[in-house]
Amino acid sequence: MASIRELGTDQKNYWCPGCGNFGLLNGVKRAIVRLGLRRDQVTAVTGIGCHGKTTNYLAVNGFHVIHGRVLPVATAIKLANKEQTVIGFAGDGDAFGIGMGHFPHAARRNPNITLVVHNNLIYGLTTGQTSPTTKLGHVTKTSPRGAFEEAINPISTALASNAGFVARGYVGEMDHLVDLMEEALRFRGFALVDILQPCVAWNRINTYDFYNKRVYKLGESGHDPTDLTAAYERAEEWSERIPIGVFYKVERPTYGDNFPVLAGEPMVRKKLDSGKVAKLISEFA
Ligand SMILES: Cc1ncc(C[n+]2csc(CCOP(=O)(O)OP(=O)(O)O)c2C)c(N)n1
Ligand code: SF4
Repeated sequence: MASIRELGTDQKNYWCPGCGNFGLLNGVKRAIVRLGLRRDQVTAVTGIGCHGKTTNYLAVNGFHVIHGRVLPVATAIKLANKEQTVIGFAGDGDAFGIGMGHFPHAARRNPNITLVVHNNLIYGLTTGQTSPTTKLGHVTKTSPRGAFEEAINPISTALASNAGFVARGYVGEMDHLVDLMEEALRFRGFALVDILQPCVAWNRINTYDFYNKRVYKLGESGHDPTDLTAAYERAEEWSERIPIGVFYKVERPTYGDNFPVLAGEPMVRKKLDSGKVAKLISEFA
């Protein structure tokens, strides 16, 4: 089992001082330690953006993919080796902009993976353009008169896509975030953990102060995470009160449960019958 120290790397860290990504990474490490996982039992898949550096700073198996392709790659890794704990890390731009085509399909397909969204409500790496989660009216480099498109709501989008585990964390509530990550990683099926991660360089609205004044915990508010209607209602809250915690949690068969070929040993350890492959190829030649 890995320790917090062993989960770190000697890579130089390029995140801005104070960035919410530090807390997020720390929370993920603590959850991995709590679960008693070894480094070689975990695979991290990252997209392009500041969040993408996570594969440089987290000492587990890593796959840094092109922009927006975290979910198909993470799904494929899980299908190839079901013994791996697979965690996708994506920015809000990566997940809900260029990668949006993959999101509802991963949710409804239900592979046993966790998607962590570093949601800073802006494009961080490319220096502060609007992202799909930027709120209406928010002034950014690409919206000098305020964002004029309605923002995507990751929580209600996940609910509408039949995701089995839908949660929101905040890096300013560290113990809560670790509990949430642990629960997501234990969940059997597709788990979304949308994490409020302040970008101190480019988002001057959704700051630590902004969230500290507003976040409240669903677990302490009488919310029933098996109630889909209540989950939708809570998902719409974004004003003086912003909920964090598990909005919805219901298990159902995962992608893979219905494939006989995936039964037994992980695919990576199954012997390839080259005779059958040759026959198949000759049929298509
Ligand atoms: C196919 C492609 N299109 C556009 C880009 C440029 N690009 C790099 S990162 C990024 C968005 C970064 O925002 P986000 O995904 O929210 O991640 P953050 O940097 O905030 O962590 C974009 C548009 C790219 N690298 N590849
Ligand atoms: S630009 Fe924003 S998201 Fe990127 S490292 Fe700096 S503070 Fe973090």
